[in-house]
Amino acid sequence: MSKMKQKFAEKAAQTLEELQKIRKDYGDTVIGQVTIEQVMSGMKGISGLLTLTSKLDPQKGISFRGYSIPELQKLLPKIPGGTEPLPEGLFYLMLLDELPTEADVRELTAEWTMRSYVPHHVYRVIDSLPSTARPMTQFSTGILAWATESKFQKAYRQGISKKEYWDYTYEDVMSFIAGLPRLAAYIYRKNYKNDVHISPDHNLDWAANFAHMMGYDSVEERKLFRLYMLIHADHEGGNVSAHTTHLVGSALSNIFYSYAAGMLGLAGPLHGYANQEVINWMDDMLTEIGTREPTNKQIEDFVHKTLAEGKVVPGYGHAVLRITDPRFTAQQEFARKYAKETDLLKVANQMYEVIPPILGSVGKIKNPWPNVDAYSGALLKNFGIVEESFYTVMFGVSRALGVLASLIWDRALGLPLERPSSQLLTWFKDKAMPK
Ligand code: NMX
Ligand code: MLT
Repeated sequence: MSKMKQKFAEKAAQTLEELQKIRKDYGDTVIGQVTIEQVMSGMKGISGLLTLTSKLDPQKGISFRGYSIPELQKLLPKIPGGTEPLPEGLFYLMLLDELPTEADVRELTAEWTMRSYVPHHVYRVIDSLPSTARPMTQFSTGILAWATESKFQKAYRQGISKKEYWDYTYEDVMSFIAGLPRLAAYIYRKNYKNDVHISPDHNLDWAANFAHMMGYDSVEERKLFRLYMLIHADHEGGNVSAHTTHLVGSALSNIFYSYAAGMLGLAGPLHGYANQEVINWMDDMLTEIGTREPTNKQIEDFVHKTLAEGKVVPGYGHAVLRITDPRFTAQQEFARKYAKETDLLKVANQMYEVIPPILGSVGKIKNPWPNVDAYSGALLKNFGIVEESFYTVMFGVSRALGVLASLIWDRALGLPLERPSSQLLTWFKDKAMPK
């Protein structure tokens, strides 16, 4: 057993003991009240999930095992002379609740390099889809086809003890994350680079290798991929992709089914597809105005028009956050250091000045500030990654780190089948207006 897996086994045993004690001694403790409005507004603010890897504070943003993004940028290991933390370190932290050393991260990179294999038939399944299949359709189809390799599923059918579930899940997750950039890069090169593929470079870290296989090899591009893979990795347990992965996993579906389901949620416009929508929205605006250099007033007018048409302004608003998303800020800072100011980044910065006051004045919008998706597309375009229909796949590769670390924990803690109750409208009416 690897050192990391051994460490996880020890931590998991301790945490399971704590969890069992809380359930046994305090299982009846009331932890909140639920209002009709909360149910009707998508269960917002109801604490109904246990997630260890990260926590979202409405006023501060995301923290991974207690560390904010700026803290992680200081504390997580980097390549020698590097400036951006390695996402491997974040996975280690989320899984083990402990900051890794440089040696820990090197070992994890080496393990993922060794495991980085995608079964041949996964590529063939993608090849058999029509050229009209969207990148997220190809991505989730490839992930499902990969389920043939699930060690957990095979072991389950052979009849293993519940205590062993986490072990096979761990094996599946490690091999899957190791190979995932290969699958994504295959889709990228197939769709946008004449089906000409690039082999992995086994001397590179996980994120830089992803960049390399997509065809991006400059120092700045590697930094960009490390940043992108870091900031999209996790956003506590209630977001659609994390919650879906966890829910499907609670039926003991293998990690491929669970994560593919999560990715289908990520593909929705109110979630990860928003990074494409922002670019489409900007393109529509610039085309309509007829310039790549709009004034603030012209942007304002287009925002008002979008709202008047009953549409959302993509990249702005959030179900939990009530501030500018620190992931937005991290990208803006990265752009200040490394990007050439292209027209699109300039417009994204202008939008940040113009949009929040307008959304804030609407009244019903709870958060007028930008989220992660408001900047990522303009930043990627700045570095030549111009194919916006691929952006949600990149988000998905990063999200695997968080939701699959969580799935290993779900299995180690023996979290049960998730099955909340639903009620008829008459039940709500009776609660609201008792006779
Ligand atoms: N533009 C216009 N209207 C908005 C926006 C926005 N950016 N954000 C919220 N609203 C509306 C929302 O549609 C709702 O309207 P109605 O009552 O008519 O249904 C009302 O304001 C209240 O919504 P909130 O409670 O503020 O937000 P909610 O938690 O329901 O939704 C989002 C959160 C993120 C879905 C929403 O802010 C949104 O649609 N934003 C644009 C899409 C986007 O950027 N999504 C990406 C989120 C991050 N991610 O990567 O997943
Ligand atoms: C995410 O990264 O999952 C999004 O910001 C959505 C969310 O947290 O609800």
